[in-house]
Amino acid sequence: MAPGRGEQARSIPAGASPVAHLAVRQAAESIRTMQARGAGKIARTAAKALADHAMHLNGGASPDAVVHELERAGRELVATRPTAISLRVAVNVVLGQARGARARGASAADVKRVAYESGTRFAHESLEAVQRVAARAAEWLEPGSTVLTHCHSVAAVETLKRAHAAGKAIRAVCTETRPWFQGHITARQLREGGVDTTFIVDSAAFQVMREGIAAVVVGADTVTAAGSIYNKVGTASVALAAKDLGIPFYVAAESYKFSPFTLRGEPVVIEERPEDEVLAPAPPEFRRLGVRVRNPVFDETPGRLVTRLAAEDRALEPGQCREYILGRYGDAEGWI
Ligand code: RUB
Repeated sequence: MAPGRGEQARSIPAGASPVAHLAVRQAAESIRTMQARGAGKIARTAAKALADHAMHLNGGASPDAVVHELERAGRELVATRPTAISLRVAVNVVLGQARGARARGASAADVKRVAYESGTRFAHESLEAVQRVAARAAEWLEPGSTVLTHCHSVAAVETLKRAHAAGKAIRAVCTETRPWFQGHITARQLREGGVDTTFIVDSAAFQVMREGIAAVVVGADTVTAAGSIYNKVGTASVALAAKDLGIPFYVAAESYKFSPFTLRGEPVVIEERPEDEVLAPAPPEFRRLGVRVRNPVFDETPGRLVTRLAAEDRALEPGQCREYILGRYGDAEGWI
């Protein structure tokens, strides 16, 4: 929600014009309230907000002041949702470019321009990366097979649509995904893409899988150096079922979902959201029972349950994630 006029005027930091400040605040709010959701979309929203922010910063600031203000805005964006590392990577890619320009002696105007171009480029290249990931993962699906996906992942949906468009005649099963029902978005997009789609409640996954699922494809919010993935809660149960049933479990994840912070053992934070999201369908008297409610919205699927990951530039076994992350990001020295 946009701040009121008075509130906005009180909290504008030095160096940021009202317009610049609003771009970041609105993006942060849309991520926090899940209007912008899904790891890729979150990253693109943050990158574009930082780009806008850079362009609307007050003139006359020093290169240092520009970088400091971008760092402050970056922290505001990163604080919105803790689990999807894509958000932090997007922010740090833009900040890295801005700091690089400052180190080369660029003027404040040039630092702003570099940040703008970097954020815009990230958003654009991220969409291309999704398509390359989908093309790769679609190759792994057998013609005529039924594939299960969980939650709503742009990368997973694009994978299934690609396989369908390639004439593989795949069928999709998608889970409802309590409590936010992201499965409704998945089912709608798959149907719009012409894919034969079946919708199930989350707890039906094992039974439906044993009746004839040939593969699972999910997205990821974070991939760790150890090759485990963090994705919508319920993913790990599907992966366990897949392991037990001998079904391949594929992860469609662009490079910016791979976390350099996990190289140094930083734990991935699993977001807990308000209990009201779980209680919404319950009758009012249920709330009076004094039952404790938990609402963790992501879980960790260990690498031993992951068959293969598709990134935009290569396929990976879980055991190759550490080397891949190091090659892409180094140890993320100086990242926020
Ligand atoms: C979304 C979710 C998605 C990943 C990958 O959770 O878990 O599977 O973010 O999505 P939420 P994408 O709805 O809580 O954000 O492939 O679109 O990046």
